[in-house]
Amino acid sequence: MDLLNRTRSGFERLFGAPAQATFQAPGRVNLIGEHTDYNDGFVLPAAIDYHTVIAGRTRPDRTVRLCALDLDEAWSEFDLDAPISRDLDAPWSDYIRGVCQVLLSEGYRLSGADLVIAGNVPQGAGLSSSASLEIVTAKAMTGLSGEPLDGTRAAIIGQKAENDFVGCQCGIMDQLISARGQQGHAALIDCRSLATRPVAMPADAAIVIVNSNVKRGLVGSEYNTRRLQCEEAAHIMDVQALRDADMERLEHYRGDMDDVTYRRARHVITENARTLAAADALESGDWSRIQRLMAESHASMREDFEITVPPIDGLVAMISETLGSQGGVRMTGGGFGGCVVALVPESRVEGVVGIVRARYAVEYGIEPSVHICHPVDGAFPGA
Ligand code: GAF
Repeated sequence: MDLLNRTRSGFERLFGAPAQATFQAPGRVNLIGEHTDYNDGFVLPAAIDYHTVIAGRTRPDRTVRLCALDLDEAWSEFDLDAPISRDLDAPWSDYIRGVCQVLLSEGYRLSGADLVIAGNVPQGAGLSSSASLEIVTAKAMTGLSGEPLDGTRAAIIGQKAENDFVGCQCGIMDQLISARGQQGHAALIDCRSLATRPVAMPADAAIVIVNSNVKRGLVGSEYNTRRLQCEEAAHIMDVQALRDADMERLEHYRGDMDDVTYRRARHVITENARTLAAADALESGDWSRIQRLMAESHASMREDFEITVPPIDGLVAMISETLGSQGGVRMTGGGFGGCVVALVPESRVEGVVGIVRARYAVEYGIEPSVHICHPVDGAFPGA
């Protein structure tokens, strides 16, 4: 049974009546532009065909009742008229609670609701399962309550919930692409203006995502540390954000910062330039340029931003060996484990999957998971 039907029939079984409506939001893969979003920079993600789904129905009272189908049908419940707090026994519900709290604080009039949640975005893999939960929640709660909402607004609300309620100082990329992705396209997003430019994928392109299945233990604390280091570098260079600095300015201020701060800033400045170049390379189907830019991006994440781990570097090395100049590969997402993304001509998919299956588990003792993905519409297509 597909995900939408499974969620709908789960609702009917658990609540004894059909759902009033079903909503979905996709996960994402970032092709290039890592840790640039919270520096007001550029990113190039695509929404992928893995989703979080909510089947829901309004209630006559002010209660929100939640059931997570995939977590052994775990339940959580809160009242829209009382202060909304985190649920230590059901931390998965915090994303939903956070989004409701932000919606209420911004004046949206929400109805009580019964909601059943299910999804197939790999959890904890750096493919934005949490952002997709935030976006589908914003869509479901406003949709059921008859309140209008557009994709950009939904993304801002999702990010605010994650920053202020859940406590991760993430940027806007994941929420924005989950809301506003476009089928067959990646999106070049300017994370300062939030303007997005759809970037058509080459007709023969395939996206292969390999999950290292390395547990992303440090991600919360290290992520927030990277963000502080970037802010420090911008402060030293007297710019609003690293987006406003170039290599000339960085070299000018090099003596005023320690080596770590210098390298963090160098990653962001060079990654912004690579992201803009990659959007053009993708549009013109220039595989060898895509290969070079993704390789440089990975090296910069490894050496300057220091967010890769040995199994991820190993995956990137073995895939790039087999690809030559026919497509690119790099780590994708926040780092410290998670996934690598290979952007390759369709004809090279088998070779990539073959090398990963033959070597990764033997060399690192962990079974990889492989996902062949296609860019899909976000939760608010055209918005
Ligand atoms: C995570 C964050 F949520 C994004 O905002 C982004 O910073 C990304 O890491 C790194 O590029 O996915």
